[in-house]
Amino acid sequence: RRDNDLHIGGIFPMEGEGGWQGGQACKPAAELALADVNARSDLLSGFKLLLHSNDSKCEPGLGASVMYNLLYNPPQKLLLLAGCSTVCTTVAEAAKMWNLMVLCYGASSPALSDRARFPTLFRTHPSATVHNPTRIKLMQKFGWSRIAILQQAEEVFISTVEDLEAHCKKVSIEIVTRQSFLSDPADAVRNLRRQDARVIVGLFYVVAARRVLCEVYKHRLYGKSYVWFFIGWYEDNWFETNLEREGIECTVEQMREAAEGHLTTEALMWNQNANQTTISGMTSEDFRSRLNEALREAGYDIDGERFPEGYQEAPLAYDAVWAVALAFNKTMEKLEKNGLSLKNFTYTNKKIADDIYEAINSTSFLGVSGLVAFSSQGDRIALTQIEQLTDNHYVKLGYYDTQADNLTWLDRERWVGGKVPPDRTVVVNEL
Ligand code: ABU
Repeated sequence: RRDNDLHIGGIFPMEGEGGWQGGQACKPAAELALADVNARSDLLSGFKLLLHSNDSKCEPGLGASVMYNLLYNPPQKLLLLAGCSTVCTTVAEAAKMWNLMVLCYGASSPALSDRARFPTLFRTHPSATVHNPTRIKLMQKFGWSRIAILQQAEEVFISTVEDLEAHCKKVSIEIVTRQSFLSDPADAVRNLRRQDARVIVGLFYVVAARRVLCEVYKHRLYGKSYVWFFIGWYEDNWFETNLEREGIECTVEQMREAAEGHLTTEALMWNQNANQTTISGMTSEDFRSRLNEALREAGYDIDGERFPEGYQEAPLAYDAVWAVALAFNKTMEKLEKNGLSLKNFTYTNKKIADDIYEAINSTSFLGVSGLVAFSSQGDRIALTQIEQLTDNHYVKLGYYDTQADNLTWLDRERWVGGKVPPDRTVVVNEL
């Protein structure tokens, strides 16, 4: 093993049955970034960044085991990259015991924005709370003041709902019911019908989303009298794939019918100025071409638009590796002044850990995902995009800048029946 290697651990969700298996695209993206930073003579002064990784399947128990293997087997790791909220939560809660920084490229859980609980965590993935002001803005735009919530019982969604409830309270939007489920949403969806829910915010991972959509079809909770808000980071054809494999009792046609007209909100994860040169010398479109090439080589049918999970988040993984390289570079310069190097780091060396923390904390650069900078909670700041499924395709409806309270609306929404669905049963007075 060469002595000028700097080792980091990578935990990627690749092949699991639930959660978010975004390592499929994020790992190749991180590998591209490693090749790029290692090719730069002005970074890491002769040192090379090496990634040691394994699959967590987005399961926290397996993620913990992958982490222990990375830590208890040489070489010494300087930082961990992790994706998927459930795994990041477990890893980041433990990593502080080893003075290890954790950089999460694929974790949206608002619960992670707690510096006391996760003192060494940073993430390039925006917190899911960024969607809530956007949802409220849309509810106000369309005159909906009575909503329902359907959520999977995972901390990532529970903490998102707590934030949504607080936002609703401020603007007097009534939450008529909050239904949650572990893995089978059948009862919860039935309860939505009983409560006469019309505008429903759904928060769940994609496997659960397919189960929900099939129940929505069975209970006829779609069409001109209903509006669903779904999470926007699922792959575009999420409601048509894996139906047989996951035992979904609806056909592709039924799923399409139930999905028609739903709204999605998502944080923008690709630099919107596609021609802007970023720190690596690439534009976000150059990055897309290189990533596509790497994914084609890995056997994905990119030209047939069959993207692996995590494609949307790939820039976040690419930029996470750049954030690490820049932070290590800064830390090395500082350590050199005291005759030290990152090679002196051990899991009991709080001093060097603090230096790495400071370096990541002050990171600011233009990456393929946009401006990479972290808030005091270690969070990214992001714009959101709103889309609607129309004729089986997602159509961009607009963007919302929460900080500036600026909604850019493109007037492209289309409603089944031609009218905005009301948020309650409309009583027609026949007198
Ligand atoms: N955009 C993927 C987020 C996955 C997660 O929070 O677990």
